[in-house]
Amino acid sequence: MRIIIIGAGSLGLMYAARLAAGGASVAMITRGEKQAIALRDGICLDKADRQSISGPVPAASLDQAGSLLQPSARDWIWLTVKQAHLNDAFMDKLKDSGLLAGEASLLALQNGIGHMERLEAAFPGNPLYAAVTTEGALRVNERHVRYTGHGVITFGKWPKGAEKDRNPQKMLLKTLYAAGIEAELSNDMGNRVYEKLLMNAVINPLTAIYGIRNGALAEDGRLKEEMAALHAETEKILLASGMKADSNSWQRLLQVCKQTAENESSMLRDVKAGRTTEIDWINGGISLIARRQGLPSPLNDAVTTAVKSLSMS
Ligand code: KPL
Repeated sequence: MRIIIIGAGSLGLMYAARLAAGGASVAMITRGEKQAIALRDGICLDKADRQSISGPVPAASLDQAGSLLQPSARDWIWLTVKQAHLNDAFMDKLKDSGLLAGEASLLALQNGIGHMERLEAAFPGNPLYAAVTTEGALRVNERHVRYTGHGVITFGKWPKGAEKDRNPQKMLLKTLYAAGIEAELSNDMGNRVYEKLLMNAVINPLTAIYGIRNGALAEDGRLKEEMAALHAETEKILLASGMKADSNSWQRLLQVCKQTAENESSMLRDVKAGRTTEIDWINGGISLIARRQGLPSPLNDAVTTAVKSLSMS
């Protein structure tokens, strides 16, 4: 079983480095040939006070990947690119690459909503899995990544109930454990995606707007009030849309801020780097759900507008 990771950004590099160090067979698909060549010297991982370098990681750009790697039904393809990259052009390139022709399992690790339905429609022949993670990582350069926050990756079949064989999931779980990666299986990923969405809808826009790390959000009284208001509005909308009630959700949100205290959220990093953020798929997605439910979403609308104006400035 191989794990082929498409997207050599922070999360992709962090998981590839840890999996490779744990003895898993890993390959990476990069945007360009230059990074693919660099990765063949291994990935440098900073974890706590230690730095380690994995063995060479086979890597190729998407254009070359299918013929080089030829994944089979036993392999996993992890999609760690951001939502903004999952546009029609990327989907066409992925189809043309042949990477998914051998019916490999496809695991999607995007923040926000909307991507699973698009992947399901584009790749009906591949077992599809949704995943959410609360781990933090920061890309230092094209082959160097810092592990910035311990968390857990949760994954499961999409859509719910579509699984015929749980063995591939169990195999993947075993491989993750062997690499010291905290992981869990879920048979209710729809709800997990909503729970993660609720977290991202509060932490990501506020850290991006105020330019602060995750930990700083929960330390300031006024910011905590803003967090609480955005959390309450978002939770109400998602509950109306079918998310299961969870009386601990506010506490869990504070816990993620604490666990990833030193982390800059992915949205803050996107804003700083002048990249398209995931705001349309996070708070924009929530505003869309609210409209369908006939609910107001003034705070989600406001942070969407604010983050968009930041990314344009
Ligand atoms: O998912 C994240 C993100 O930054 O996108 C969190 C969990 C908030 C960690 O930073």
